[in-house]
Amino acid sequence: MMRRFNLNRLARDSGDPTTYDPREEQMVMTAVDAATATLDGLPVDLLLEMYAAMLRARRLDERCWILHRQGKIAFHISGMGHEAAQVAIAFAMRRGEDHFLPYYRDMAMVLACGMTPLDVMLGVFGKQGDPSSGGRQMPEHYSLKSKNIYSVSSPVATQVPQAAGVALAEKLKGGDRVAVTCLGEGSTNQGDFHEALTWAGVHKLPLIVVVENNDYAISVPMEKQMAIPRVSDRASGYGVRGVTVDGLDPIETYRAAKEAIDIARSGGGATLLEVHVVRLTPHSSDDDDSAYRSKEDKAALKISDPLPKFRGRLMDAGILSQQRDRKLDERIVDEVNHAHQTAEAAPYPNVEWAAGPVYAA
Ligand SMILES: Cc1ncc(C[n+]2csc(CCOP(=O)(O)OP(=O)(O)O)c2C)c(N)n1
Ligand SMILES: [Mg+2]
Repeated sequence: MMRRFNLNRLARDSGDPTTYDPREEQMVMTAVDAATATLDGLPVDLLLEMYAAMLRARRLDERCWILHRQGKIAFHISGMGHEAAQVAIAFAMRRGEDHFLPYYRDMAMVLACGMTPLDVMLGVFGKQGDPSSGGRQMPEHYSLKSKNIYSVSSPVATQVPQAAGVALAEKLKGGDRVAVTCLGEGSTNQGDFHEALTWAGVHKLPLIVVVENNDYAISVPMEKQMAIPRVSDRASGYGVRGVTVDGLDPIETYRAAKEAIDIARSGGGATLLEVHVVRLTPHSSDDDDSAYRSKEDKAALKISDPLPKFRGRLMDAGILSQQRDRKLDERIVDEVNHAHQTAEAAPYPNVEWAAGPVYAA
């Protein structure tokens, strides 16, 4: 039996009519039969949706860099190299329902949890309609209330005690949603992280603290950040589970995240989930990483890029053809074009809006 395959569902779900072609619903994957409808135990449909989500984030991220270099946006901070881990964790969640407290590098994850490319573009352009803050926050300080994505604060790690609070509230209310929050490995040296993990252990909170370990805190390498090889080694000090996985492998990460979420949802407490990733770009649009990373180091990073790795794996398994990949890519680029053009043409916020939601009338 052939499996019906519909990447188009992603365009439909994103609510973007310019990219949704109903005829695509009829497409049937010929390369895959029932016997190979799973890869490493995961359904093919799930893996293809994860791949599409990674590709969407990558294309949107690339466009942001171009817009920055053209002087059209003021700032960009990139998630390239983190996409496999972020998408895998998002897909292990009840997306849009579980609480999510992201950090600035989580573009792939907020997209997978329900933000659209247009939402993101309105934010980077600082335009009216930006759901994160109406153009008042820095770019990449994501939030979307309708999808339970909480606002990012600029001081790193502040989201971790907030996530512990959200998880505690959920527990007190007797709900079954979990809270997921992300931060970089460097940020685990902030007091906020330790206070939050202490609470998570003592109160057995339904919390997953994801550490996206890309080996750098701006220019500071991992060995100068902490005297232990793995961030997850810290977990036992708080009485929570500690797990480290290869965040370049979306399947391994999905499994680890699913297990952590299942444990948290069923009352088993929190997990500190460390995902090893690579930061393929400088820290931000305003950083020159040639000052602290050699050309050879950067070339080596490219070999680890999770996007072509996953694409190759799907192709080797006969799940994704060159032609299908090209079509998907074209559709995603259309979506990014639409988001970019719409956001660029959108009006800036009114001046009064700057103080509007801060002070009572
Ligand atoms: C409390 C605080 N101190 C310093 C900064 C400046 N700062 C922003 S990002 C960053 C590095 C964070 O590195 P890491 O946690 O490893 O995350 P990554 O950027 O590598 O994803 C620093 C020092 C900040 N935003 N907040
Ligand atoms: Mg880092």
